[in-house]
Amino acid sequence: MFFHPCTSYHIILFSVSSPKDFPQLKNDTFLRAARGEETEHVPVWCMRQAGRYLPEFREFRAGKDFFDTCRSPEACCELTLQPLRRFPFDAAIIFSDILVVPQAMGMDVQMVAGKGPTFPEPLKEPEDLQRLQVKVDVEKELGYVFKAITLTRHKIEGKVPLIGFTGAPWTLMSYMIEGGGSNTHSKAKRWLYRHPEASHMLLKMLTDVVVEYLLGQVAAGAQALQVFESHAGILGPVQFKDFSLPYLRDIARRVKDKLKEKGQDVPMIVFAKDAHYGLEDLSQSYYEVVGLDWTIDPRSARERTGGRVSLQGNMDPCALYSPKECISDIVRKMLEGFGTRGYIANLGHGLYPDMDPENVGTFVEAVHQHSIQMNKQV
Ligand code: 1CP
Repeated sequence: MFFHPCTSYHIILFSVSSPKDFPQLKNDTFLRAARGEETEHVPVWCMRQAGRYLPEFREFRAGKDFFDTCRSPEACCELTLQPLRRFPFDAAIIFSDILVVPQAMGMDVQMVAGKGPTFPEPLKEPEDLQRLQVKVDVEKELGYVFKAITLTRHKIEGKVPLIGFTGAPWTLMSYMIEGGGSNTHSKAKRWLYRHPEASHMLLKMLTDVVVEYLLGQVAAGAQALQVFESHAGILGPVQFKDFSLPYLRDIARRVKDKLKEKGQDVPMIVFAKDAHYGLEDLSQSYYEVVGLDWTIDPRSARERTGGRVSLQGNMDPCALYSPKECISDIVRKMLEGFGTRGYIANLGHGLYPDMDPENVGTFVEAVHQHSIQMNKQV
């Protein structure tokens, strides 16, 4: 195995007592782009860059339970670093999952092969909220994620910044009620129509945990934070404004206020998949970066967000099935649409397991090369 257990124990103790002794950051392109500053090239990373498309990921994960892997700081560190050994990504995202938050609140979640995440006892009616922990001890329940972040910050050796993340309240709520993935999310949406008060109660409980969780990630060493509202698209504009946006805003505002008290600041990214209707609002929600799925035209996203935020995204992940020359062309057009300033290249959603790692390399290289060329022409 790549990691020696004794060494890891040492590093964890050392870093928790003096987290400032992290190796110096060598490539801050991603952080500068997030803040809208100029960069030599457009930074690039991929959602699910630590994932099953990599043979070394499949080999490492083989035979291990998914959430046991999430609970091992050494395993999370190794899986986070794997894609960086292959590609010159400008950021890394900690290997974990959004569903560790419902677990921390007392729910059982299992990863079932061929089915995905499964809650054996999902929330059915508002009375079921009583099953959730009233006051979650985030440090105790999710300390393993913080340890993974601290360890990875050391092991990454300042190569690129490390992104921490969480699921947003509505997305987490929908899993907790659906009991797993769903096409219609009709059980969760039933709550919104039938039990709006209980829904707000649950969303508020989740928000409180998420705020503490994100602050813990920054204290552990996360240099940026992404909030995944993956199920935004299933809400219409009215429900988005009622059940998603206020909580997304509350999270960013509270995290930023707390960090400010400590003289800290980290860029925050909001990725509300398929929430076209929410773009203007999202660009005025205290996040520095708005992540975009592939169904939004880059120029129109720029117009609608009016230069208030940096943008991230948004190549169709399936474009990676194209021949290499086409990938380069698609990337060039995307860069021309967004421009090279205040922009972080990414896919419009995560990489799929059947994608060719070589094409991921072509994508990364094309972003770097085209953006360097474009910057020269200005
Ligand atoms: O065994 C495996 O490897 C299972 C595949 C897998 C992986 C690689 C799952 C199960 N989770 C992860 C890791 C993960 N999940 C990361 C870190 C890796 C990286 O991005 O490089 C992150 C950021 C997530 C976040 C996550 N989990 C989201 C938000 C992003 C998105 O995809 O919209 C969501 C919705 C989940 C839930 C989840 N976890 C796993 C699956 C297959 C799913 C989706 C289930 C469904 O709704 O059908």
